[in-house]
Amino acid sequence: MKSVHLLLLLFCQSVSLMAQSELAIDGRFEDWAAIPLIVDDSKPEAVQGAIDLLQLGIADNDEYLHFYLKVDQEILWQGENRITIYLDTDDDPSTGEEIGGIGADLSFTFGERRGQLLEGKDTLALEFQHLGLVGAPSTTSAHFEWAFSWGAKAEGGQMTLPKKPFRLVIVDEVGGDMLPDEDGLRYIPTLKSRSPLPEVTFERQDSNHLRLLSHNVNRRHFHPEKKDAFTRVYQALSPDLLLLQEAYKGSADEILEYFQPALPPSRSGNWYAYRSGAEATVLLSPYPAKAVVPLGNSAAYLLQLPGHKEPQLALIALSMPCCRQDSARQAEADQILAFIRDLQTPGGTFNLPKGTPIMLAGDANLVGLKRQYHTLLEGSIQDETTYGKAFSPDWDSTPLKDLHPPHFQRPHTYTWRGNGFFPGRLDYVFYTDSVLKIGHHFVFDTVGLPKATLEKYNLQEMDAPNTYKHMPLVVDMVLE
Ligand SMILES: [Ca+2]
Ligand SMILES: [Ca+2]
Repeated sequence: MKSVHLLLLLFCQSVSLMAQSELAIDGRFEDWAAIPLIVDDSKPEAVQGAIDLLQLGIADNDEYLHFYLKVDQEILWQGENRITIYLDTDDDPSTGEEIGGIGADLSFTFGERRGQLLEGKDTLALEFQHLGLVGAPSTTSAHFEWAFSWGAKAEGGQMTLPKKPFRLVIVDEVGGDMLPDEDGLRYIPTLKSRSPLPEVTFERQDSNHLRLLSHNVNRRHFHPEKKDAFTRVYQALSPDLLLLQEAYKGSADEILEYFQPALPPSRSGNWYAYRSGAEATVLLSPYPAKAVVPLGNSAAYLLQLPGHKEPQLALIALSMPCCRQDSARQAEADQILAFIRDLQTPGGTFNLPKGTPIMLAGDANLVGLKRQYHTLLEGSIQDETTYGKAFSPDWDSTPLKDLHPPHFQRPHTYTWRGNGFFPGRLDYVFYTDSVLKIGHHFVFDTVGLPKATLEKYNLQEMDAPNTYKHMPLVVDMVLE
């Protein structure tokens, strides 16, 4: 009944892909174009309401095991589904749980964010950390990519993913669809070496570049036991503009006084400190703000650079409603875009000289419907009655650009790492790329940096997580 097209699955359904995996878990899927699909069951089956599993891709290197999955509808990957991967990690159908022709020794249900490992007669509970799981996107989507880490370990130290051939099936436990639909799939890893890491340098490419550091500190900024970690991180990153979110404690001036010793000398000789928005965004800046505008939980700062009467940079601090508040988050995205339209249109409350760079940076909390992402990027306002017509928010009537700052030490772009949910890209930089060039940019994490790098920048390996679960985003602006 299914037309399963098994590419490369000649003899015993064994697969060993020649394609080397240099894949990034970033919610973009162009990188999978070079990887042959392992299962392509693209013909949708009309099972009312149930999820149809359509395509599966697998690739690996000596560090990660990568997966691509396409389904027939937009779903939330880490909630509200019961899609389960079953792995026969000892490649022995006679051991483990019998399902789809394999003997599964390990299973993980993505929508429940938990799984289990069978060890002899014992069943051990697994969370995402025990598989080294990183996935994207964190919004709803019809396709997902994720990586497991070889040699990841369960709570008690048992290896969950040994580096050797295995069998698998993926099942939607609700509707019953299965990929592949019979006899499982056997995968022989290539275990090829990853490309060498890029050189880790935090310095600006040019000393004139204006560096913004965005960091959701969620009330942790004044914790005495975190002061050293915050100080080392900000000293290593040397921001010109420090943009904090959820800095509820202390006035803007108190926060400036507290962090100034960790910051480089101000570019103007002066420091200005502002705070706005219901989630306490705080901006420490060498340049004064001509206007500070609360936008729900978020806020806008219109900065006046030396020698100019009008604002030369519009910085919008994102701190959008969290978690399951999809409608509040959408309303705030609409409100922010309506504000950008006002900036760009003569009349109204605020005006910017044509071509003034606009940047949105901060915690967008995009963990629900992907519409919010499209609103921020493309101006697709949902509530046009309240916030006006959809429009293209760059000055040349195109969408903004999503910067996608990368990590140095791993091919991932998540900006939040905590317990309970998978690591996710919650923090974003969107900007008017028709009028603004960007220099160096990255997600800052100390975990997994080479020892020499940590020493060079006077950092300790746990400094980033010891500040907070959100990682700093660093972006250098090339202003005229
Ligand atoms: Ca990707
Ligand atoms: Ca087995």
